[in-house]
Order: sequence, then C-alpha cells, then structure tokens
Amino acid sequence: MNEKINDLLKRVEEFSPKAAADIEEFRIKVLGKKGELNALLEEFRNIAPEKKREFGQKINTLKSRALERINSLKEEYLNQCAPSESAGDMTRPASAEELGSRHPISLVKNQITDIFGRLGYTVAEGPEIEDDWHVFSALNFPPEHPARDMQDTFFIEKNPDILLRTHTSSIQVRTMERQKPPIRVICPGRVFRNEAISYRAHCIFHQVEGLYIDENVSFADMKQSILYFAKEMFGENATIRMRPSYFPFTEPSAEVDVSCNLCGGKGCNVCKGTGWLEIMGCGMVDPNVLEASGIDSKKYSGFAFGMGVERIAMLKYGVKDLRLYFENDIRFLHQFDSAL
Ligand code: 2NL
Repeated sequence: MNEKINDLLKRVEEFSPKAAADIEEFRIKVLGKKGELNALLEEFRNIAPEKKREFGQKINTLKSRALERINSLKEEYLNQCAPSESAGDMTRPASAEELGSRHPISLVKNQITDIFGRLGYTVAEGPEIEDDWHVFSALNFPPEHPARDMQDTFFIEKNPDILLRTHTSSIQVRTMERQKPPIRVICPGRVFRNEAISYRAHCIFHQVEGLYIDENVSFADMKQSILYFAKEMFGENATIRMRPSYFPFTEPSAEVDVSCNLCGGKGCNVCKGTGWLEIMGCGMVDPNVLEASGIDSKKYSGFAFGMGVERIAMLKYGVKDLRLYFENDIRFLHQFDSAL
C-alpha cells in the first residue's frame, strides 16, 4: 500500500501534459470515480485498524496534492495557450482573402472612353461641385428652366450659385473655355440629381458625354461616330436610329436607339416589343453655347452626345434593378470582371 501511494504521488508530481486535453485525461485517471485514488480507498478498508491512521493521512495528502497540481496545471495551460492557440496551429486552413474585381460601372465607363479614344477623343474631367454658369447658363438653359429648381438640383448651403453638377456637360464647357478647336473630348463622371431612389432612378449616377468641334462638322459625322460606338459596344450586328428630341444646348437634337441585341429587333420584353433600346441623346451644339464659351459659331460647328453609364451597363448585362450597382454585394459584383 505504501508503495502504491508513493508511486502515485511521484507520478502526480512528475506529470507533464503535452496538450490541454492531457490534463483532463490524467484527472479522470487519478481522481475519477473509477480512478486510482478510489481504488486505493477501496484497499484502505481492508487494512489493519492500527495502520488506518497512518495510511489515511497519506491518502489525504495524496488527494489534495493531486487536486492542487491538476488545477494549477489547468490554469497555467489556459493562460499560456489560449490567446495564441489558434494562431499557432499550423494545420488550420488559412482564412480566405476575397479578391476584389472592377465594378461594372467602371468597366462600362472604361469601355465607352476606350471606344471614343479610338476615334481620337481624349478624356477630360472636372469638379463635381460646380457653379451655375458651367452647369446651366453657358449651356443655354433659360433662367426659369425647371432643372434649376431646388426640386431637381442639389445646392450647396444657401448659395444658389454653388451646386452639384447635374450632367457632365460642365466639363465640356470648361474645355471649350480653355482650348481652341479642333476639340474632341470624352467626359465621364458622377452626376447628382434630387430624385427619389427606385429600380430605375438614383440621386447619384454616372454619365459619359462627348464633344467634337471643328470646321465643317456635320450631323452625318455625328451619326457615323455614334454608329461606330454602338457596334463596338453592342456587337457588329447593331444598328441605330435617331428620333427628333429637344435639349437647350443642342439644335437639332435627337434621341438614339440601338437595335435590341436580345431579340435581334424582333421584339421582346426588354425592348417592350419595339425592337429598339434608347441609349443616348445627342445633337449639333447650339451656336449660343459655342459663343458663351468664346468659340466663333460662324467658323466652327460641332456635335455633342450624352449617355447614362448605368443604363448602358443594364442593357449590356441585362441588369434589371439599378440599385444593385450601389449595394456592393460581392456576389453581384464578381459576375462582371472577366479578369477573375
Ligand atoms: C442625355 C443627353 C446630351 C449633350 C448631352 C452637350 C454638351 C455641350 C454642348 C452641347 Cl458642352 N451638348 N451635351 C448634348 C446632347 C445630349 O445628353 O440623355 N444624356 C444622358
């Protein structure tokens, strides 16, 4: 009996766990119901009465020593290992790092500027916070035009002269003020309009506008440039048609439709049975607009056009709800960038 007690005490003192689980295993082996200590107590019942006092004390010492040792080992292990335990486990799978991808609006914007780049246009940019002159007055908007209303335009503080641009035409005005013709610029950017958000409208969206000014620029030149754009953007089979329209800054003006690339012009639910999809507005720059920016309208003529990037991207990719572009759901965004 004495030997067994000493042996167990020795093993308790020398126990060195390799993992947290070893401690619990050792506790069950020694102090558990069917453990070694209970086995010793079982034996203790049968020993001679005069030896009970001596062995009783020894077993009690063994028990409290075992409890002490196991508890302190547990504590030590928790303090030492808990914070770095997971980081230190080299067999754990690495946490996945999601790769980003280009936003569909950026992709389409770049495609548009690339296409016009091949026709000799250079990209121009300008401020998002503008003044009344560059957004409205220089573009032949009459003083009482509804676009100047608080309801449509975001003004900065109380000053009616400072506002968020409602179209990127302000960039072209700045270009005309700065540069002499020939001018060939493509102007992408964010624009802001005070609109209720829905599947087809947002208060912040993206536009690309273009401007070409030189001697003898004609409506036919505009038609051919836009046809080239439509074929590059929507495929070689694409055709265009123009419908008369009105803008304060162009005369004559037109809306441009492209043949529906889904049904090939037969009529489907995307083109609402017409076979045509509206893609942009355009027109010959109004002489008033040229003169306002210091360009001689007797010598020079030009055309301009403007399109919504969200709309082009919707038509190209079949996106039905514009709000998807602003939610940044990675499952939506990853569908567009073929680089991934
Ligand atoms: C549309 C229509 C258009 C223009 C934009 C323009 C700019 C200058 C002079 C004349 Cl500086 N015109 N821009 C012309 C026609 C149409 O945009 O529906 N945009 C989304």
